[in-house]
Amino acid sequence: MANLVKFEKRGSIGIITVDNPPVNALSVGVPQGIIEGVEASITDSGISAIILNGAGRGFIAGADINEFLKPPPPGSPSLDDMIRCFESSTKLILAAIHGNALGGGLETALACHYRCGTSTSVYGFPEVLIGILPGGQGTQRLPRISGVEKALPLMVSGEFIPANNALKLGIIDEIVDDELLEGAIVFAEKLVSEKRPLRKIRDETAEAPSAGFYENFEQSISKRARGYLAPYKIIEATKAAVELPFEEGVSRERELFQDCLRSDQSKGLMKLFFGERTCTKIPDVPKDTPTQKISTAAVLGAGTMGGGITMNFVNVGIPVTILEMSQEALDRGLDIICKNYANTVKKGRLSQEKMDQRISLITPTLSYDGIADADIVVEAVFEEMDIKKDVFRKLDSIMKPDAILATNTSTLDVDEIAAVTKRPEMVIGTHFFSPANVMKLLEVVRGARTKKEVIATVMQLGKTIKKVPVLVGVCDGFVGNRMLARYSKQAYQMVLEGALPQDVDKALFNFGLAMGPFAMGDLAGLDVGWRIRKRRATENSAIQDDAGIDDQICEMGRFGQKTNAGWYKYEPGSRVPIPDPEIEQLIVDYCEERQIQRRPIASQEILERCIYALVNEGAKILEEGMALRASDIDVIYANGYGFPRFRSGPMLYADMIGLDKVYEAICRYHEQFGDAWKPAPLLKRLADQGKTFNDL
Ligand code: T1G
Ligand code: NAD
Repeated sequence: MANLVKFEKRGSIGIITVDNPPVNALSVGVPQGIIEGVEASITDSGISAIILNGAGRGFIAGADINEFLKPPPPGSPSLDDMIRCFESSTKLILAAIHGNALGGGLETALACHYRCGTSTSVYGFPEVLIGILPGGQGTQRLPRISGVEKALPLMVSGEFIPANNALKLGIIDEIVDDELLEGAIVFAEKLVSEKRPLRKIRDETAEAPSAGFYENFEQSISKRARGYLAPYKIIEATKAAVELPFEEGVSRERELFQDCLRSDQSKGLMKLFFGERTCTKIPDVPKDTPTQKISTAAVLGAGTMGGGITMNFVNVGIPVTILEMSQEALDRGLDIICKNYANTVKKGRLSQEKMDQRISLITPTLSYDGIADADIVVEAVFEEMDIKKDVFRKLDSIMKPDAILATNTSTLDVDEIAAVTKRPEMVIGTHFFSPANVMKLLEVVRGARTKKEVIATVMQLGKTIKKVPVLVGVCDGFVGNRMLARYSKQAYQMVLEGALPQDVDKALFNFGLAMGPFAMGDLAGLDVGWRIRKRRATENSAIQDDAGIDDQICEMGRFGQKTNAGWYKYEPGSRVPIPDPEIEQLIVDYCEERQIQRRPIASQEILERCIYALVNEGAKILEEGMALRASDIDVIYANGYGFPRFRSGPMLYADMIGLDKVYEAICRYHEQFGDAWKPAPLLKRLADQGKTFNDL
């Protein structure tokens, strides 16, 4: 019996325990071990029932995702073999669940005759999040016990549900408290003594949903499932559960599962799954690096970013003191925070009581004395170096010695800011993304002097406040914005050459991005980029960037959504970009004044020039060590820039296209458009060697 599964006998109960840390995935050897446990129990006349449970932090978190990317040698029993073994068992099998019962883990439980769980146990089918569907008969069993109208949303959202919901949905039969195993043994003995049947969910019927349910459901997911394959395959599998006998439904599920597994989407999403776990691993900051406890925080500036940053802390119970330079600015910032929470309460996604509790954790102040004892201070004031330096000198003089001094700058040199303090080792960049209370990404900017304990603390804090923290180096724009500058430059260039903002945005929207560069500029605020361009122009008169159209739009007071006009115009209170003939005329006039010949630009060219600009700059960033891994760059783009998760990110996308083809195209653009397209040496090297970024 494989050592991933333990077997013991307690009285008349056979106990099978999966012990495959960290999450008891159904790795090779686990199904075999479980089957051996069932067979041992069946042949032991002293055993009347079997309990299946998991050791450590939970029940079973599903199939081993690694095995989809690197399939193990064939021959070892699979999940299906295990389910068949359960269904031919002559003895009652009870799944006893604590922690996570996810994906193949929940399917394993649904193949048992009965299920019980602790009150803190969690259930779900997250397969859709990695581009596949519940391929262990989950799409055929869940509709039979919970009904299609409950089962489908659960499988398409991939959300996790708590025990009391699972009980209501019939997923579990009993909630046992305190000692799971003791409670399960009592329950199993009760089931045996009451001669309860060896109930098989396959024998239940999946009732057809109400008329129009599927159409309404597809409508309801159309926005968030745009471009994704798996959600629609799950709908088809669920229909099979209603329309076909069980075994035929299972075969249909298997076909649909293979369609998903063969797709590039599942590879992209699985790589991203692991990328989001690897990105917190920093080679020279080992797991056991001491970290500081962050019990209190302070935020400087209650503007677009300061407010959202504050919400991240109070959302997880960390009190925040928010400091502004005027009462009016403070009130404005607090008002936006309250409005955001009230919105969430109105949508039923937050209770009024929780909102009040979070607001009560915010202390507004106009005085630095109010923040001196905070464990960490995050500065989010204007993007001006002089202002930042003033603020950091002030912080250095008043903050307690072990306080972490963080800056939310989006482009400025963190080392230059740190250098004005006597504690540069305590200074770090925490680059949040707008809207900061929503976007998952946090670029953690490692300064030349930032000490490892501070890095480890902030990476951990990033996870605590429910962000995806990625470590980056100090360079202009760090990783995300640095690549974005190349991407935006190409987008802007093509508007000069003949495209309109809506053409460029449409091509990238169809590619799967949440929004194109011009709509994104309007969301983030065109004034941020304007301030940066003006700073660059003053710092380096040699820079003659032809950003004229951007500046003209800003000089018209059009800063984007915040002024209901930017590249697009917006109805008051609406975020829907409307093409503006005034801007189109401005672009045409601007080109005429400069004898710029405009030409039609195909969407394929728009796509290549924008995405390959990201890839080429990403390769330079890897070469300079400003990012640790190609997957880190993909995690940054998927969590901070609306890059479609089913494409993982720009670096894996390039790998899937083939770096030789990407390199060849970039060489073509280099010839056509000059040095902006100088191929990154790393890209050339990998293309020549037939390697990928992810081989690095
Ligand atoms: N396979 C392989 N490794 C896994 C894994 C899995 N299913 N789940 C987690 N890990 C690793 C992860 O990479 C990390 O490794 C460590 O465990 C801790 O994870 C037939 C086909 C369970 C809620 O999609 O959602 O079943 O970085 O950091 O935040 O229908 O992990 O330490 O080396 O995320 O506490 C369906 C995916 C599979 C569940 C725990 N199951 N996992 O979260 O820890 S497909 C899933 C999660 C399937 C069947 C189909 C979360 C978690 P390392 P972590 P966490
Ligand atoms: P903002 O103009 O909306 O807010 C800045 C706030 O700082 C204002 O309320 C202002 O009153 C306050 N302030 C200015 N000087 C101050 C001082 N000395 N002490 C206290 N408060 C002061 O700007 P924002 O968009 O929130 O940007 C803030 C920082 O975050 C900038 O460094 C910016 O580059 C960075 N950032 C912005 C975005 C974005 O998309 N807006 C994204 C990431 C990072």
